[in-house]
Amino acid sequence: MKAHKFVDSVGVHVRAGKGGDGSCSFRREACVEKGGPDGGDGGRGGHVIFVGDHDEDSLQRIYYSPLLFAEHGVPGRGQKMYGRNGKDLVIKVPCGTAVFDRDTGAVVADITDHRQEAIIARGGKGGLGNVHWKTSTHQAPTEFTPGDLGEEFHLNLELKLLADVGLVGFPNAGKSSLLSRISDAHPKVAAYPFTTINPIVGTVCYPDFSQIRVADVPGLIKGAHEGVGLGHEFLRHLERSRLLLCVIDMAGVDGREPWDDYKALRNELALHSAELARRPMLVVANKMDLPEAVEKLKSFRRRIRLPILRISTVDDRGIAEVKTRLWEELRPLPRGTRAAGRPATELETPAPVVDASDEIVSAEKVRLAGFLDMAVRKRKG
Ligand SMILES: Nc1nc2c(ncn2[C@@H]2O[C@H](COP(=O)(O)OP(=O)(O)OP(=O)(O)O)[C@@H](O)[C@H]2O)c(=O)[nH]1
Ligand SMILES: [Mg+2]
Repeated sequence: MKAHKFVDSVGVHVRAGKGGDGSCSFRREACVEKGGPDGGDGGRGGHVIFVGDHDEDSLQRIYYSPLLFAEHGVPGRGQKMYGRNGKDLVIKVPCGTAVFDRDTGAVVADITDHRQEAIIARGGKGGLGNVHWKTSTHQAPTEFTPGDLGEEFHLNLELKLLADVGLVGFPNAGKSSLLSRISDAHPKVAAYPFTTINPIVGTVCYPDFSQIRVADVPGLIKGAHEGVGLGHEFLRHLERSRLLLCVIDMAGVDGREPWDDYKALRNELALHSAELARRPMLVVANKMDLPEAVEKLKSFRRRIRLPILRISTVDDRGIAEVKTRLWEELRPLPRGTRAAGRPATELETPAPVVDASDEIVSAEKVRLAGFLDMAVRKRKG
């Protein structure tokens, strides 16, 4: 049994089965002269089918066996016997898997629902046996057709988690702490950056039994678009979220200013995708139990027009309000894999300004490098 590994992107080679050949055969039987043609048809080649399964949470299974070849159809035989169809190769994929053609980049399928099926490669048709060529003037035909080849593709599979809400924030902002307070998920919480290296989804339950799914992804830092930190790779898991929850460490525990964090986060989102940057967003000011947070919040709220939810995951203040607000904000937003964006309503200039030289304070960078190295090695398994 291989250790669990979170795989959210994998290349595969799919090949459907070839159709079975038609048969060329003549009836041979005691006391039956010139029995005539009796070659049956070949069976269809097996399809390669992907089916969504909510028990799958990663593409790990496919990662270890990326050659997905379906069975060939069986050739026809004498006595007008049809060949059996090749068995379809049914592959379970996690809900949220998008399938792309590796050469053209076109979307082949987007599997979002449990039990949703998509025929990715069609099996070849079976060939015809010589019995089909029999006519009154052509009574001993030897013609038959071979089976068609099955479809064959090189594809990329990308898992984009299905969650209603995506948490965005710098490392150590308290994203995982918040998720553990509002849902039953138990993400690891620790006082070092990049504690979360793989996305985690938690389900928030309400008294009327309605639920929403919240995704916690690794921390985003300035320069992530250039590969700093864990880069932008995991941002694909936010692409299907209808609402983003921006978690800010209002106390600036790591020596950064909350407003700078907020600007950097918006900038990185815009650099990843303009659509993601327009996604509706709520801002959460975390660590309000610390006195510095109260001071910093004063200047922060002067610069932002969005309502700010003040919380602390230590003494649970504002946590109930976050749950209620999430529900209220999500209700009017259309369901679907990609919600239409609502323009940002903040005061700051929307256009992203990137200044590569203006990087994180170097002391912090050095400290981050150590954690990062560890996180990347852990992620690569
Ligand atoms: N004082 C205080 N500390 C907090 C609060 N919320 C989180 N922390 C602390 O902040 C540190 C980081 O919390 P995490 O929840 O792991 O932060 P994260 O955003 O998930 O960080 P990464 O997974 O590294 O991206 C931990 O030591 C928490 O105990 C809070 O409201 N108040
Ligand atoms: Mg975390």
